[in-house]
Amino acid sequence: MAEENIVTLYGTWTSPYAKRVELALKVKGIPYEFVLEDLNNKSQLLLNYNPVHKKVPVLVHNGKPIAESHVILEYIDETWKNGPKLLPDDPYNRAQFRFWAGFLQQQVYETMFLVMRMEGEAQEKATEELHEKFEILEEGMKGLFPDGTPFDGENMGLLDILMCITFGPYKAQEEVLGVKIINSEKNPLIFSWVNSLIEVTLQGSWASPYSKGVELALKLKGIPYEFVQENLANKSPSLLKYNPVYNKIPVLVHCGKPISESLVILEYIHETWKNCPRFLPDDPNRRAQLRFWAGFFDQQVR
Ligand SMILES: N[C@@H](CCC(=O)N[C@@H](CS)C(=O)NCC(=O)O)C(=O)O
Repeated sequence: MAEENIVTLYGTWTSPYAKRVELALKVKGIPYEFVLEDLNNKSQLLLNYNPVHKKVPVLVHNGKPIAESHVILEYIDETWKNGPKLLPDDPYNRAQFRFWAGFLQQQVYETMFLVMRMEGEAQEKATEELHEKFEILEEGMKGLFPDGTPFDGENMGLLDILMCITFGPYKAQEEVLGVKIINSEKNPLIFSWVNSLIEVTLQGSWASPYSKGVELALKLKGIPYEFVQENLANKSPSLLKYNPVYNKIPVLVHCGKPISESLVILEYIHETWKNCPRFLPDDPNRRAQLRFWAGFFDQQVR
């Protein structure tokens, strides 16, 4: 009999720690159920699963909980040996990866957090500090990957995942904060590394903006769901059966019934789970206008 493999992730839709774990699950192609936690009113399950820190993320695999994102990432890599490896096999290289993962977490991420929280002079100082940390990181990466850049363009490893979650949205952050987070001249390696990660996340099936929109809606509504990874180069018979017209993701299967096309799915979610937040106004005229512009954005802008 096939071994039971039930994976549930407790997280919030904004937690960068939970996002790292989600990205690792998607990179590995592991189906999982996402349970949205309200950190102002934590569920008894979360408190039972993580009594020490009482924090998300918690990954529950076949009933057994694992807490702390870095512990979870290593667990995933050691448990699902197929698919891309998050850490190299060689013990020395693994040690190096862990060292730089710690640096990213404790030094780079924490400084980036200050850049986001501070204003004025304090923000300038934090940004300078971030650039200094980037210089150290660049030198470290040159030593760790003497033959080229850290990311091979296909398979994300542990360091790629940490960089991607922290700096993937850097262009939007630069606009909002009005500071230069990544300077292509000062930190060319970081610049090309992060940009190639962004490029691959835009292309990957698990990162499809259409699927992401649906995932965000489910998370905002607090609807637990199982995410099934599709290989778009070799679509599964289930996908072809569920969406025989377009053969495309996303498909939402609710109580065995499939719904396709992201805008249709979003409206279905809105009408089925009537709790807050509401995605569409009640007034039919405003609804029509919103549908019109959502269609325009979808077909013309995207
Ligand atoms: N070291 C933890 C940090 C996790 C963490 O800080 N989670 C935050 C959300 S981003 C949380 O659950 N906060 C709730 C609280 O502090 O009560 C990890 O890597 O998993």
